[in-house]
Amino acid sequence: MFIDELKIHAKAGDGGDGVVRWRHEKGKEFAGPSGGDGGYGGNVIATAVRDSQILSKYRTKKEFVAERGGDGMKKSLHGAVGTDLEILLPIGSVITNIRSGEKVSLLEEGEKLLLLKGGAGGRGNEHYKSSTNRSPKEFTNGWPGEEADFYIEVELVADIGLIGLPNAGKSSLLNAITNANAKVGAHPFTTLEPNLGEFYGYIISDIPGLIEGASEGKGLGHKFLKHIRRTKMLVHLISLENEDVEGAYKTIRKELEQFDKELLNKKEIVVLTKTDLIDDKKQIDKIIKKLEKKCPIVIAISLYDDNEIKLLRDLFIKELKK
Ligand SMILES: Nc1nc2c(ncn2[C@@H]2O[C@H](COP(=O)(O)OP(=O)(O)OP(=O)(O)O)[C@@H](O)[C@H]2O)c(=O)[nH]1
Ligand SMILES: [Mg+2]
Repeated sequence: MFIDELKIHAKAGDGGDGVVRWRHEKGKEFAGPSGGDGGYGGNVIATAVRDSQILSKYRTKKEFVAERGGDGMKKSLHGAVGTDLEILLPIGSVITNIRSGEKVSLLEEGEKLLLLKGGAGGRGNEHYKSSTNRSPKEFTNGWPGEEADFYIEVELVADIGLIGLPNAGKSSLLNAITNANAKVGAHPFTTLEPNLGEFYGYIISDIPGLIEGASEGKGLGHKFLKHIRRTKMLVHLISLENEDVEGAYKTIRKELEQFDKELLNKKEIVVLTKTDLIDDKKQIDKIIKKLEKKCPIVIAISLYDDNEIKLLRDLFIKELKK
């Protein structure tokens, strides 16, 4: 199950305690203080990974606690530093500290953010040695690690967003162009959650099909459109099986507008799919001409024509580089 919102509780490790220890020398039992300081507690760190599904793994685990620092030791040895706790989050996560309202984002693979700092270690008795106090018994406990509730929301990061009515061939195209292995089906709403695919370092996101009224909750609704907000370009697929291709185009554009007007300003390529089902090729040319008045780049393809798929991929790369 795909999850793009989650609340978690996290706590950095407490610092280890300082300790009271004594040096032992021949014939002298308490030859001076030697209690070491406690170690720092581990930090809590968020790390961006290329795994859009990872939040679903945390559905049952909403508590994240980093390791406590080790207590100080004899012979003035410091306690071990607690291991940092890394929370792996999808690229595109926005992390909000619920109490402070502070927001941070993870936008690139491998990016790391310090969310919570581990507590400092306490001081051992060696620390309190002075000319007037040669046998200090003082020590301090470690400081607590920081702690907070976070709200995590993911807006996927991709170069291209595939949009269109159900059955347009979005997932099929994703599989043909990228390394993805998305489910494809001859019925509407095969895709229930976003899929990502990669080609030549570019990322394409394929989202569930939209229908008229998606903004009012029809079909699968329109909340998935947030996952194309961060794309550079939209590829709008329309199956030539549609009686009214222009109408299909307008329906989707209207749904984009209802969700967020900004989406209309993104570069758009219209891809008419399933040309193999149309015998009258002049009919396709007519449709292209009409659509070119609304969108400058309109192209017609069949999934079964490898050369067309290759040309389309090259076109995507060219347009992304512009
Ligand atoms: N004949 C033909 N069929 C195609 C072509 N492209 C896709 N299909 C078929 O169209 C159907 C729908 O394809 P999908 O890729 O699942 O469509 P989708 O747009 O992802 O659909 P949803 O996930 O429901 O929104 C499948 O049966 C595909 O095999 C094409 O170029 N020609
Ligand atoms: Mg699909």
